[in-house]
Amino acid sequence: MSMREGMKRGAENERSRRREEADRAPSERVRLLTSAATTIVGLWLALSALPNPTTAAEPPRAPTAPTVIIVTGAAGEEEFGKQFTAWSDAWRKAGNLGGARVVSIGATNATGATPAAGSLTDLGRLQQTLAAEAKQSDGDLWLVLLGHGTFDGREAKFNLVGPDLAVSDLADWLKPMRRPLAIVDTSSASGAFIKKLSAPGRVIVTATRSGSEENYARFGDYLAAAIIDPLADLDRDGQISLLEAFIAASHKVSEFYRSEGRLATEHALLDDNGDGLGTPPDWFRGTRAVKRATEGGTPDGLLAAQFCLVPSDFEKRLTPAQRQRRSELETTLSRLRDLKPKLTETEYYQQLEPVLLELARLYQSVK
Ligand SMILES: [Ca+2]
Ligand SMILES: [Ca+2]
Repeated sequence: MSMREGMKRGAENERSRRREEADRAPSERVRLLTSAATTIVGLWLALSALPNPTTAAEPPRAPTAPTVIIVTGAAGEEEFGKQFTAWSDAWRKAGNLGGARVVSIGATNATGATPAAGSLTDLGRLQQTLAAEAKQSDGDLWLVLLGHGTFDGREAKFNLVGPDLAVSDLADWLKPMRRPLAIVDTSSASGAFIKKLSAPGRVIVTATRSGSEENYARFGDYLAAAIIDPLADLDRDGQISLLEAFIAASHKVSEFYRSEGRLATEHALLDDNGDGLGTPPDWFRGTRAVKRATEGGTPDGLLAAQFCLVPSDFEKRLTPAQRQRRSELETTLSRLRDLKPKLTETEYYQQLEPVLLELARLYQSVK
């Protein structure tokens, strides 16, 4: 990527956010655009004076391929079985397209056939698969649960053919993981998974906001489509992040219930700041959470924005270190935007500049 392209990308993100702010306050629009132009010209001049960042030493290590574990649950009825299998196929295809190692569990007997005596149950296979996964890695680990769920007031479960998966067991099995982890649970009652699974470095997406939303959830259907739908690419960077897919699928769910004139029985959530509290889709403006569950907390969505099942060609060229640094810079930008109301405009742009500069340099250094 050229310096100009890298510069453009960092600046565009900021411009897009400012556009949103200007929409809320039209009288500020001219002033903001003028500031934006001044800042960008200033950054461009400053960048031109910098030494060539491609000379900076960075270990040229290829990123580790992600693993995608797709678990298809007990269907109960044939019609559900067909749907779960179709969703599983969509996830597998996307995983393959993105160069991930894909492991499918339960898909072959999702209609409810009893496992042969002595053979491993789907639950056993899942446990074994997770135990065999690298605990420390820079490769993303996706765990995708497609099926029905239940909640008895204490324990949430994902229904498998054979013994069900209890969220407490899953939490234990995932405890040793020290790698980027996304758990996507599209089942009914899945909202009860968040509290037990939430941790730093983890994204948790659920089809419902609590264990008491127990009707069949359509979210999984729309999510399976959104993970490769170009229309879901809100920030237009050529790839669909898990955050973008969550937002797109959630909106489709809302549309479905509205167009059918039915009361929505499912409300998806996303948690990725480790606080155990999910953020609903309507708290996002674009890809930015404008509301959060706790005052002063980090917003949800920053980590989920880094998970892309089918990465763009540019994304594939980022080293793990570059990915990590970008993530840190995006978090800094997010904090800075939170602080903006308390800063003068000069203070804001003074603090913004070095972050955007470093982002631009990072993009420029991508080989
Ligand atoms: Ca995107
Ligand atoms: Ca949260």
